[in-house]
Amino acid sequence: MDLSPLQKARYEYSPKLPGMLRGGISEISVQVGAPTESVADQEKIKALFPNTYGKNEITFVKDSNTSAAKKQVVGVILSGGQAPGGHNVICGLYDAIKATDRNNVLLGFKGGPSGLIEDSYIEFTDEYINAYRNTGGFDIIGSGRTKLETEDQFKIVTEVAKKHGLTAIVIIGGDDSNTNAAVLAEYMAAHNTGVQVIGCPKTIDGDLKNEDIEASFGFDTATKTYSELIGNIERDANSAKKYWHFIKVMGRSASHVALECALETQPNICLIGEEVAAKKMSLAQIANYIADSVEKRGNNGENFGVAIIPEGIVEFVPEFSKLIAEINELLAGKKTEEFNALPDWAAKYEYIRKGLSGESFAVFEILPGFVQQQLFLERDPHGNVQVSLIESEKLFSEMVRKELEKRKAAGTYKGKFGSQHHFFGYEGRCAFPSNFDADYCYSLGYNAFMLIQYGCTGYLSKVSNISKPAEEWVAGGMPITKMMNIERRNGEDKPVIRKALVELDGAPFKYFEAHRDEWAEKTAFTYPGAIQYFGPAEVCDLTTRTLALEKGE
Ligand code: FBP
Repeated sequence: MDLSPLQKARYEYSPKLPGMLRGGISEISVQVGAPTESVADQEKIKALFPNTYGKNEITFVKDSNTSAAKKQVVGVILSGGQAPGGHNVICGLYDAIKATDRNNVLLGFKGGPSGLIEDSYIEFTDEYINAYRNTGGFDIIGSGRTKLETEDQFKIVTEVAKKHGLTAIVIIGGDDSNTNAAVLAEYMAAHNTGVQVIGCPKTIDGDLKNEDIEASFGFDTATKTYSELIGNIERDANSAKKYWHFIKVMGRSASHVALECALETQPNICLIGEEVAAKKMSLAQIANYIADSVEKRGNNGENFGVAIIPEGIVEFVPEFSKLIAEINELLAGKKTEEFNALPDWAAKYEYIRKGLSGESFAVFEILPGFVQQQLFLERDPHGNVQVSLIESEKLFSEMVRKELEKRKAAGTYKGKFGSQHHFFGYEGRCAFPSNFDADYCYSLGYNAFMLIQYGCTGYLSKVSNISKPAEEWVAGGMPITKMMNIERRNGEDKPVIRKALVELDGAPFKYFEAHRDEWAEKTAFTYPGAIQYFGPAEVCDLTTRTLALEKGE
């Protein structure tokens, strides 16, 4: 296999473990903390998880290892979207497994949760693992979005586990996958299978976090990668002085990625979905807000700028969500065929006009033509509009352009407006993990095995105090049920891990809010540059501004 120089160099990197996990397996002991309660709906969640609810917090400490010696055969899966550092979770898990006993086995189930159902796996060896150390991607075993949630699936998983003599399963995933990990752990406990289940918090979106989980892995590297690119664009904008760049960044629901990129690069505009929802902003209000910045800057001779748009923005706009719900209804079931059979767009437009409420049609009417058509072309397998495919960066730039035309005619806007569009998503999900993510992920994996070794199940691998140097990180585990509440999903009440949205009274948003008016008018860009892997710790090991602000640093 041909290797790039950085790939070779990264193979040699030794990820840093929390101080308490250093010094060898024989020196890792456990401290059992207080019993836990779920964040809400305690009685309901307790009833749903009779075998795994209320377990104690776990912290590891440096002392003689008291865990029982037994042969461990562990299965691991990667679930959902790629996030930098996933390979290192598996490397850390593997190293802890083998350091405990060379005869222990780690099986990687391929292609995500479906690998467990289809019993498609590989057994990891030193040689195989070494080729993936400190690299980005999930290609070590692949990932997938199949959900492990039904009783039938759990039965199959139990059979597969029995066949291989699995003692534990590690699920590396986001809030949904870890919710399912908790349900699987409960099933395994209720059926006395002896199989433990441990989760690891993954997602570049950053929305799996709470008072125990300070950050999901991958968020650091992905946002640093996007911020590098945004900074480069800012510099280009400031050099050429002729374009407004509308940059959509990934994050399908929460706006953490957009906010972190804004804190890193100080763009003129950054929309935050959670704020749009709280203020019940309309599309026109959002476009006007951007146009105000373009106008002020243009009138000062600065005909350029940068606007960051979170991927999930339109779903936070109440009038737009209503429109989507009505379109889904309009084309439900057989009505899609009826609609598709209409001869041309004019006939379809008329069908839409008659089918939507007056209010929603008014919203539909102000959308640029390409967005209107997108709403009817791109449907998911259930026939619903695929909101994530809407090019919101183009939607807003087009609405801003129209608004500026009006302002020009009214004589208030004297500048020129040219726009460019970008979508940064896949560019960041498989980047070489930053030192932070390489260390954090390796620690999460290593720690996951210590939880297995000490008999825990239904826990999330927890490494905290992560805004400090790795030496001071605290390793342990938290019952997943502690993070759960009951939410209505697809018409049913379900126990789920609470998704973390951007908190409007949280320090990261407050900092942004306090500075954005200045950034909207002046050119206050900051250029973070590329992730640095080698060099001084203050350049290479720093994590996100979001975490620093949350920690009051
Ligand atoms: P996870 O929630 O599974 O970590 O994935 C997040 C994400 O990267 C989103 O930011 C994005 O909207 C989505 O995945 C894209 O998914 P896909 O890879 O299926 O296109």
